[in-house]
Amino acid sequence: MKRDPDLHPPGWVQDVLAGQRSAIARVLSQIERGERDPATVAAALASHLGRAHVLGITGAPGAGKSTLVHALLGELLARGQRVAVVAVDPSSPITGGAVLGDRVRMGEHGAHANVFIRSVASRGHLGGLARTTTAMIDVLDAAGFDTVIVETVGAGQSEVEIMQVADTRLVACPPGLGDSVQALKAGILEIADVLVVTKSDLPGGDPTARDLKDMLHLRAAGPQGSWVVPVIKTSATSGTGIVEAADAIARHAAVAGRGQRLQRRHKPVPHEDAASRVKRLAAADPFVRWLGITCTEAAAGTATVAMTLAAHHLNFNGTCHGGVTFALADTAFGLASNSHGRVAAGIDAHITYQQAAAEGDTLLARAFEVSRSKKLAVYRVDVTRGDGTPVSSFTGTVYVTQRATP
Ligand SMILES: Nc1nc2c(ncn2[C@@H]2O[C@H](COP(=O)(O)OP(=O)(O)OP(=O)(O)O)[C@@H](O)[C@H]2O)c(=O)[nH]1
Ligand SMILES: [Mg+2]
Repeated sequence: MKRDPDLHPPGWVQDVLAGQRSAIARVLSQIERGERDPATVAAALASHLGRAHVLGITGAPGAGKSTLVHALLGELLARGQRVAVVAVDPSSPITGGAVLGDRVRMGEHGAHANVFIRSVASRGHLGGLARTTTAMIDVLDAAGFDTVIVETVGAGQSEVEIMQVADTRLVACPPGLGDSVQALKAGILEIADVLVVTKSDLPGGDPTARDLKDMLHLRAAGPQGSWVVPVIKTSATSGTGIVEAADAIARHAAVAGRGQRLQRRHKPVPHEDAASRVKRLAAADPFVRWLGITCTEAAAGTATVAMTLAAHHLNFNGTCHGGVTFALADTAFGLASNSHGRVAAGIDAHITYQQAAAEGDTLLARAFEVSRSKKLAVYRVDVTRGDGTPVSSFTGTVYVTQRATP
């Protein structure tokens, strides 16, 4: 007879649900080492998920994310919450010690019973870092933490995918226009629900806050419609702005809801539909055919295309013509942005070249969705050689029309 998993959950599930720290730590390590499959973890915990508010914090290296996490941790604990932190690839360990020590009485081993802090190295995850991190969030959610904070450095595809798992996305921008422009370029600003100008005790805090507000005006209304993205100045040295930041996070949680990652998970994924649509569009495009580009993989919001460089793709220096690389990246961008079945028209694109490619190289371009609202969507495309060496990165924005894809 098959046992009802809800009535007879495995031992590790019971221990996690009971909030047993050693069990939580063990399961997280097993997930990180690939010994527990994220899908199986999610299935075992399914009826206990969606209570925690997942707060994603991102920003450029050194932006002040960890310092902000420490301060928020103290504030949320003071508000009676249980808080877990997952730091992805931290450059310095988060211990919770220093800041917590002042405000909250610590238990033995320097660990407060209401705090759980965990680091994840970004390398070597079977099935991807975002999947690993999401499974860890599931465990901490089931273990009864009220808020799960995920800190990532705002660069790269995995980090963008991780931020998509969060219910509330906070982007940390230290003073200095350069950084905020960088954030915008990476499409990070587009996904922010709360913007924090960190280190606002340093010169340039006010202009940076103004720049960010200006940039927000250019941004299309997000999926949350009426939510106005607040710009909050914080300083870890004076402690200002932390209460305001925590308030803004709580307000956004109330508007956006919790467990958004689960809603996405439970939606029937129109994989087949999007994939066949994208392949059909690629096959129907004369320019794509003429360049010898083929679509190798596609799903809703993403497309991968490939081409092998022939003599007629080269420039006068004997390396791949920039226009060909652009055409390849742009093809992936066009296909991914049209994968949802609505005509999307490119309105802006940027490309950077990292390395030249030569005749005989096979180039792959993988486009993925950074954000999508009713009217605008942002995509990133990574162009690599067959062996994974980066060749080029591309960012593009489309205007999403009301028309169905022909
Ligand atoms: N003046 C000032 N310095 C700060 C503030 N917050 C952080 N810093 C300093 O900025 C540096 C980076 O801070 P972190 O919090 O480690 O930044 P991070 O974004 O987590 O860095 P990475 O994880 O390495 O990407 C440290 O030297 C901090 O002391 C602040 O509010 N004011
Ligand atoms: Mg950090």
